Amino acid sequence: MNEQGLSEKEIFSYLENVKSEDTDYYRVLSSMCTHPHRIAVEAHRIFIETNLGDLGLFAGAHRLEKEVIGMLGELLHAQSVEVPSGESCKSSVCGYLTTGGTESNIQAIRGMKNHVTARGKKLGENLNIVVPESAHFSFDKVANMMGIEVKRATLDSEFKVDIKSVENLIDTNTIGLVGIAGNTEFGQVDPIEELAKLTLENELFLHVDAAFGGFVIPFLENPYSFDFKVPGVTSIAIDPHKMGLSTIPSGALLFRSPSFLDSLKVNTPYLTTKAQFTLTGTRSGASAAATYAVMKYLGREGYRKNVQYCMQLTAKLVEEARKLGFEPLIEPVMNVVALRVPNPDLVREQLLKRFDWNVSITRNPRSLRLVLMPHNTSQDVEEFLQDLKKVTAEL
Ligand code: 0PR
Repeated sequence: MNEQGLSEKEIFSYLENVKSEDTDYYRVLSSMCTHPHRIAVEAHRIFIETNLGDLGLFAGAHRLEKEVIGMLGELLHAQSVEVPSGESCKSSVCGYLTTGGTESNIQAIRGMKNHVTARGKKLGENLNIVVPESAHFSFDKVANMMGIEVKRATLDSEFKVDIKSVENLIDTNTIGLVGIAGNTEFGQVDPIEELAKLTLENELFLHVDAAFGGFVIPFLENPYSFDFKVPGVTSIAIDPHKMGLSTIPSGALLFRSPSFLDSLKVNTPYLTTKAQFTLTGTRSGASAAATYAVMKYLGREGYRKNVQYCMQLTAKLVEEARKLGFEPLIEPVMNVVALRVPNPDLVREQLLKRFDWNVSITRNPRSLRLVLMPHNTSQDVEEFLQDLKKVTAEL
């Protein structure tokens, strides 16, 4: 650290320089995040100093958090929703704002673990959960942090979790299942209703990872059943900082029953509230304000238009790619395309090196993974396909 402070001018000219190294989402087809909506940015600024880690000091920001959880609960068909005041959560559905899908997934599984322990269910040493093979790598963190074995069920030919495989992996030490509503690599939705049936039959918990799909599925022309409408779904992760167009970090975790949150409770004797249910201590109230503002501003209609736009780009990309002889692995369910191309790793490398396109690769099978986000345009799609044609022709 320098001994004497630098001038504002020096600092900001350095920052501007460094910022030019960032992509600004130009030619980015690999990200599940995008430019936050300007309304979200403005609201974020107003609440920049607020800390939801000490709710009593920031009653206003906390009110916004409650309202966001209320709107998300409504979107996800919860009966009634409440955010904990730090003492207890009285109504039937509870939730809080997290830093994103990773924290929501960790807390959901921690909730299962604590809940099972509190119930006094007789279990062996090594608890486990069953997740689809397509699960996000945040579940590897769960395994590592909590000493819970994460069993991976195979996928069917459409990259949905295979229910038979899940069933075969359940044993007496299984505490819960995970289904994904919009998986990271293929944008596929697992059969949540079937998973929920298994959950109820085996007295387990079911966490739905809708980090990406939560702001997509409800706005599709033919939405899937994936939320609290399905009996057996115990918790849902949904990220406003992905297709919700809010600022980073904005995630949310909702539980069907307050008892899950209670099981996450830690006493906070010297704060303005007596307990905390969150993983992090200090939390941004700015994220709550940003998410509140953009959800109110867009309404269902705005999000429907956003999803329609991304789905139109997706359809265009698939249609034109087919004309070039490239088939998608599955008919896209949401705005994620996995494209079968020869030598995907090399194609990816060349697309970046020669044409500045950022794309990613699915693990199994290896294919080109493209996410069509609000920052992409119809012209992007056309240019990308021309460049893809050139790159593949020369391989
Ligand atoms: N669950 C699902 C289904 C996800 O797709 C993701 C992230 C998470 C959980 C974890 O969310 P957080 O990263 O918010 O904790 N999916 C993207 C991924 O890992 C996130 C991402 C976003 C990656 C933008 C790159 C990027 O540029 O691929």
